[in-house]
Amino acid sequence: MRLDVVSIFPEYLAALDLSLIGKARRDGLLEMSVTDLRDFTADRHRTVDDTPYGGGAGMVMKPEPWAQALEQIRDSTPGSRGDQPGGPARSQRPVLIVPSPAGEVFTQETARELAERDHLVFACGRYEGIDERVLEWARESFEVRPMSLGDYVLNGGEVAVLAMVEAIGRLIPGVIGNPQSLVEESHSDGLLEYPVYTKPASWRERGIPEVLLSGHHGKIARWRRDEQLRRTSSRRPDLIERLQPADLDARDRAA
Ligand code: 6GU
Repeated sequence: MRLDVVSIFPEYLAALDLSLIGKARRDGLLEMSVTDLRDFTADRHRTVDDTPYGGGAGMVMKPEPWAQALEQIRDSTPGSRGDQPGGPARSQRPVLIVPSPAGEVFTQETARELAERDHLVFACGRYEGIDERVLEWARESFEVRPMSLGDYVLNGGEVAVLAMVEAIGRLIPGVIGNPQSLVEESHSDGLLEYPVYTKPASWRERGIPEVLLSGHHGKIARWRRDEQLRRTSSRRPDLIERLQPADLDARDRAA
């Protein structure tokens, strides 16, 4: 997978050299580059923002540096030019992810979907956002997806990109050593994860649920499933509402 990030704070993305994602890059599973938006300004002050039409607080990111940065990324990708005869096939177009509290909510399902794509481009806005015409213009060459992490406001898209790249990157085959850990984690089956314990069995007067010491795999699986349902009902009732009938077995329903 190829990953591009455009930002006025490229240093923010240095964290992507660390940990699992950094190893995936060194292993050649991920090719990543970070582009400084200010490299595409023409004035002495390297200006990327201006006042909003219609008035109001804050500043808006100017369109032209964005167009030039995105054109450079687009034109360095074979087969992705929207202006070539016939245009690119839908599946070949890179995805342009625009982090914004006004976007569609990024979920595990989004991460799974994006992990299948060949090329993701993240456009980190700052201030009050990017001139809307950039998103319209970009639809010619990219599949444009404004994406939010949730219902709160960050100062810019960089921290959101760190989160999204980590969520997507770990789903790329080969990035996680033991793929079974992806099957058993929170959200993989639409439920929150069950509680976990390790040694010692008694710690500061606290024991662990006895079933976990029973060696009875069927009972342990049932207990874990019940804990998932209990936890999800109490912390995230919205997730229970969204479960499909096929996600629940007969014993889940009884619980
Ligand atoms: Cl993706 N960006 C910004 N700026 N704020 C957010 C967000 C994204 N998700 C939640 N708040």
